[in-house]
Amino acid sequence: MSTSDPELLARLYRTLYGIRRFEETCIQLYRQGHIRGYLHPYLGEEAIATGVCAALGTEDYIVSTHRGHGHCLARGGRFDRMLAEITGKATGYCGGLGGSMHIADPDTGNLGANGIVGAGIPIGVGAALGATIRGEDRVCIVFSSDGAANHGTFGEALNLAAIWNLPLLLVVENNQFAVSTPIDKSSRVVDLFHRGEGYGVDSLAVDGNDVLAVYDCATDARRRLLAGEGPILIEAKTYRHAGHHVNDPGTYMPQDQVELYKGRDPLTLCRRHMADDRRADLIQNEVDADIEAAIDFAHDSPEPDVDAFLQEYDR
Ligand SMILES: Cc1ncc(C[n+]2csc(CCOP(=O)(O)OP(=O)(O)O)c2C)c(N)n1
Repeated sequence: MSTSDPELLARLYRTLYGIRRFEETCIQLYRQGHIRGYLHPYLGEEAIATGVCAALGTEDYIVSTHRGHGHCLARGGRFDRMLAEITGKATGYCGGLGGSMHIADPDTGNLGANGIVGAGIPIGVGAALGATIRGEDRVCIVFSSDGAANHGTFGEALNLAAIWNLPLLLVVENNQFAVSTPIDKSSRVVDLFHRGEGYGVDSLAVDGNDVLAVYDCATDARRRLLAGEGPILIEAKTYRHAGHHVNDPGTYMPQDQVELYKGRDPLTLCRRHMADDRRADLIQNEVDADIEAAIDFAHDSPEPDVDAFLQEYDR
């Protein structure tokens, strides 16, 4: 474990807290009517994106999901352009036309979120194949979910990654629910890392609430991908803090489980690793100020020019 590096811990805590405050801000803006459509908060799952992305090099790719704000932010996305995108403003990452579930940013190697469950995995396999053909030293991380593990794309894409020995890390964020369906009602195998074994893919499980455990696991996986050892699957088990989306009260979630996981909150665990409350509080203050500025930026930004979009679309 890398617990002894205070700078690493501070960096991880900044990202964790940034995602937490960002998601809380989005919920607030949604309730005020500034965000339309769906919103799937990443609350409780922040350690996965944070730990994995901290282990990456600048040239690496990521592919995200419908619950993707945390992935984008951990990969270097800015609060202001993220908020602008989610509130449908022209200054957003996709000109305000993508919204919460379709944020992409080629500058940070973010190949995009995806509203279609399981659809990101073949995209990631294609990116990893391209990197291999071009002889590039980069890996591709695909974030996916327990629900995606039951889609055909999961097995088909993983099999191709295996036979082509691609530098692909498939991260299965097992939050143990697909909307309201608990994992044991959709799969006999609830420890989803076993799914990779059937394809000959080295597969392991990690505590998805412990950012250091995730970081260490992802760092080792990336090293092995670059050494040409072929794809790796990491199952990160976690739990949502609330319902599937912002309007889902999540009453089907057993309260004792919610409390159990909240007791192992990724931020609390990271602060424990840091053992430096003063520094953690300072980071929080800085992030709070950045997010306030981002709210103003999004608020003051113009709406997209729909006519220009339609002209582009017609071409
Ligand atoms: C192919 C497809 N089927 C159904 C849906 C509707 N849908 C959106 S999210 C979701 C479940 C997601 O659960 P999971 O994949 O475990 O991810 P989580 O929301 O738990 O992160 C479903 C069924 C969809 N977006 N795409």
